[in-house]
Amino acid sequence: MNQVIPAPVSVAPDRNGGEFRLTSQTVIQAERGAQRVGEYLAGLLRPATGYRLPVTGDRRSDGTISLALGRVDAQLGDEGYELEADRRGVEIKARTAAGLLNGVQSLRQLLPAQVESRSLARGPWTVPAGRIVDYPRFAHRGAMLDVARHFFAPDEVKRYIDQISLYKINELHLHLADDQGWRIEIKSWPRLTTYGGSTEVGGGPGGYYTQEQYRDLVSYAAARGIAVIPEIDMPGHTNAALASYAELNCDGVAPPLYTGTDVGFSSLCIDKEITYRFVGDVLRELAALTPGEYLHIGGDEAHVTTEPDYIKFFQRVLPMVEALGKKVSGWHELIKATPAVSALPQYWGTTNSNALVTDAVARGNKILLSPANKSYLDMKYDENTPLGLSWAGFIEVDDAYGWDPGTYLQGVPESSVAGVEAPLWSETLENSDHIEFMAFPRLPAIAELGWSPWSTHDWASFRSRLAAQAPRWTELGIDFYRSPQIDWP
Ligand code: IFG
Repeated sequence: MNQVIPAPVSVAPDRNGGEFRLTSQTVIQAERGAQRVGEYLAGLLRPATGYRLPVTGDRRSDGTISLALGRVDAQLGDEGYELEADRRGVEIKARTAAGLLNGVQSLRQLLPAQVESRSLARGPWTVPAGRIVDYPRFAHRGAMLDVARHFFAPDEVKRYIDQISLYKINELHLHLADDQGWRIEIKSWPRLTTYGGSTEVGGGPGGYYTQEQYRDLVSYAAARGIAVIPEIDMPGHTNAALASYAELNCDGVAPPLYTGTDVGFSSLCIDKEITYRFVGDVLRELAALTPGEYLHIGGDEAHVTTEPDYIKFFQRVLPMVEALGKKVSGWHELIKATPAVSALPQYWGTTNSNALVTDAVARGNKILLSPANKSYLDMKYDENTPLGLSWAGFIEVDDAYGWDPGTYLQGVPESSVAGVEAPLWSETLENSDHIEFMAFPRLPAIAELGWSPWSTHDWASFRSRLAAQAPRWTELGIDFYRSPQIDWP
């Protein structure tokens, strides 16, 4: 019971409680409102066990995994859960379906690693007896995938969604547009994808999500308790849009499509009215595709936009997001435009103090922490890592794990920290193998920092729990980096 990642708030193994054994007679009992979680759990367990695992609404006694919604201790909040296991069965109890999903992820890790096999495997399928009471330290626990530098097909994104859900990540930030590609269909500006999405870093075919495909990704994530935060980076990182529509450029001339990896050379034309019609149309269509509360409007590395223009631009754009009923998220430079207190600046610096962030916190903003030298999963592990970049330094597992989001930034108390997010930029990544090599084993480290109480933070414990995850990753076909810092089985 003590192997779960992220470390639960409290784990009480029941030494003489025996264990629960799944059999062909096991039933998943899910009351109304928990049905979809029941089906999700059944979908996880059926392939390896070969058991029918019917999901039923009526109360059963022994041999049951029951998912119950109801009153739980107030400190569990909306994402917490209680899990009880003994020889008669397993009960997961939570206030919401999101809490049940988090309990399901822990139950998964209490079962043998072979349960992750997608084909029939040998049991026995046992769950140790005991009780877990658990809830997250931070509400926002995110992963970002850059689908602009290199395009990733819907199935590759779904694969990553499955993998981040293992560790109770509840936000997926998709970086949908950049200099090298525009990846989300905007019906009022079709050339953004038909032309602007037609290539990628290195000159490959690129690609894009139709709005139908994007809606499917959003609901796939939602079924796993994950909200999607779409990002359209602006006013910089916009060459794909500028190449697609000449009229968006100040000089009326469209630049060529860009397949390199430089940054900071592009900007929307701040003084043209069409720019604001364009941004308004894009945000309107994006908001209609976003059940979640945030739209991320970028704001980073606008190196060819003057600061007055930058501020003028965002002071027109920020109200557009709010008029759509969404909250603003953006890279922390956005603070220069004094966004509303409801906005969520995302810190990506490499120092542990930043004047803009300190000012925003003093005004009441919460901050999302993505320190590039701790959480950027596209950073190399060391100088020998074949993929990734190193501008923020090398990040080994102990670097990713060895910081406290609650005290990391000067002037940013724990109460002003919304949570953490691990960005994965794709200048050098082209497929799921590449994603997995960079994300594992460091993503679970960031996930634990976002979920677990600081009192459970312990490198010796984490590195041994991480080693115990390896057989699960192998069953899942995750091509992880065998860090020399971990005693892999
Ligand atoms: N910084 C850029 C990204 C990407 C990254 C690669 C941010 C906010 C370096 N901006 O990170 O577009 O190029 O590590």
